[in-house]
Amino acid sequence: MKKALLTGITGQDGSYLTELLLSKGYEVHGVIRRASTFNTDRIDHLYKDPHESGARMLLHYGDLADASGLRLLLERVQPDEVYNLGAQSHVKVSYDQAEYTADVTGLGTLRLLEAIRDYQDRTGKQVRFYQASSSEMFGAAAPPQGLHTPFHPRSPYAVAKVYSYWQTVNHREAYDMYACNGILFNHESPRRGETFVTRKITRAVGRIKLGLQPKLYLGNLDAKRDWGHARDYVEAMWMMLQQDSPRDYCIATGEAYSVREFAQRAFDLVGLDADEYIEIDPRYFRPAEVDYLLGDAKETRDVLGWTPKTSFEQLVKEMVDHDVELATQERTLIDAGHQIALKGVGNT
Ligand code: NDP
Ligand code: GDR
Repeated sequence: MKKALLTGITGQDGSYLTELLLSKGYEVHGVIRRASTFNTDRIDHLYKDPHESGARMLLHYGDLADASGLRLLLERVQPDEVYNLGAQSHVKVSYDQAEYTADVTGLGTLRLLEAIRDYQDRTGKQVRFYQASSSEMFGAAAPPQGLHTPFHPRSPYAVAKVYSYWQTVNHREAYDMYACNGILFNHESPRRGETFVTRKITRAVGRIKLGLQPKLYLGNLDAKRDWGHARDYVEAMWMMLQQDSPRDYCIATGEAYSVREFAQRAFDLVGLDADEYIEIDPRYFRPAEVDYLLGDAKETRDVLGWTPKTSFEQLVKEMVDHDVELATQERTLIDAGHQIALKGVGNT
C-alpha cells in the first residue's frame, strides 16, 4: 500500500486529494495544526477511529513552521509521496501578515524539502514531492500565462510562493529529487473557504435568497480569473507524481471570467439581479491587484493527458446549489428559535 503525507489536509484541496488517494488505495497521513476547537470539518466524513481496523486516513499534529516536527513525521510515516498543500493561502491576509506568510508559505516549503532530503540520504528511499505553486506568481504578467511566462508577484503571498517554487526546482536539480511544481490557477468548490471571492458570493446568494442577509459587499469586480473545480485539479496533482521523471506543470481551464460575471451568473441562478444587492466596499481592495489571470495549460495537457471535467457554468451552479441548501438549513434553525451566528468575513 502506498503512503502519502499531506500538509494542508484540512483545506479545500487537502480534502479532495484525500478522497482521491483513498479511492486509489493509499494510506493517507495528514498534518493538522493544533487548535482549541476542531478544524477538520472538510475531512470529517473520511475519518475512521484509528483503533478500528481499516482506518487509512491518519492525522498527526504538525506545522510548517516547525522543522523538527516535520522531520519526525517523515521518520514516522515513511511516505512514498508528499503533497505540500499547507499555506497561509489568502492573498489579502498576506498583506496584514507578511512575515508570517513568508515563514509558512515560503520557508515552510524549504523545511519540508530539507526534511525529505535528509530522510532520503539516510534511508536510500525515494520520496516524491508535490509543491502547490500558484498562478499568483504570474501576478502582473500579461495573459495568457504559462510555463514560460516570467513571474511578477504582486503580494507577500505570491512572493512566498515564488520562493517555494525555486526551492522546489533547486532541490530537483541539486539533489536529483523527484520534485514537481504544479502551478495551479484558481480552483473553487463548495468546500472553498468563505473568505475567497467565489464562495463569499455563493454564500451570500444563498443567504440573500433566504432573507438572511441584505447585501453583499465586495471589492474589485473587474479582476479576471481562470476558475476551475478543485476536484478536477487534485487529479492533476496526483498524476504529476506518477510520471517517469519530475518537472513543472501549469493547470488551468483556459477561460477567464471577471468577478462581476461570476456574481451575475450566481445571482441569476436564483432569479435575483446582482446589481440590486452588490455594494463596493474599498476595504476589500488590495494594495496591489492581480488584474487578469488566464492559463495556458496546453503543454501540460499534452504531457500529462489532463483536462478539466467541470465547466464554469457547472462550477457556479454546484456552489450555488450547495449554499442555497446551507442557507435553507440556517433559515430552518433560526425559524425554530435557535441562535446561530451568520459569520461575517471581516476585511478579507
Ligand atoms: P486552504 O486555505 O483551503 O487550506 C490551507 C491549508 O493549509 C489548511 O489545511 C491549513 O490548516 C493549512 N495551514 C495553514 N497554515 C499552516 C501551517 N503553519 N502549517 C501547516 N499547515 C498550515 O487552501 P487550498 O486548499 O485552497 O489550497 C491548497 C494549496 O494550494 C495552498 O498552498 C494554496 O496556497 C495553493 N493554491 C491554491 C489555489 C486555489 O485556487 N485554491 C491555486 C493555487 C495554489 P488549517 O485548516 O488549520 O487552517
Ligand atoms: P485570489 O482569490 O486572490 O485569486 O487567490 P480571491 O478569491 O481572494 O480573489 C479573487 C479576486 O477577487 C477580487 N475580490 C475579492 N476577493 C475577496 N477575497 N473578497 C472580496 O470581497 C473581493 N472582491 C473582489 C480580488 O481582489 C481578486 O482579484 C486565490 C487563493 O486561493 C490563493 O491561495 C491562490 O494561490 C490563488 O487563488 C490562485
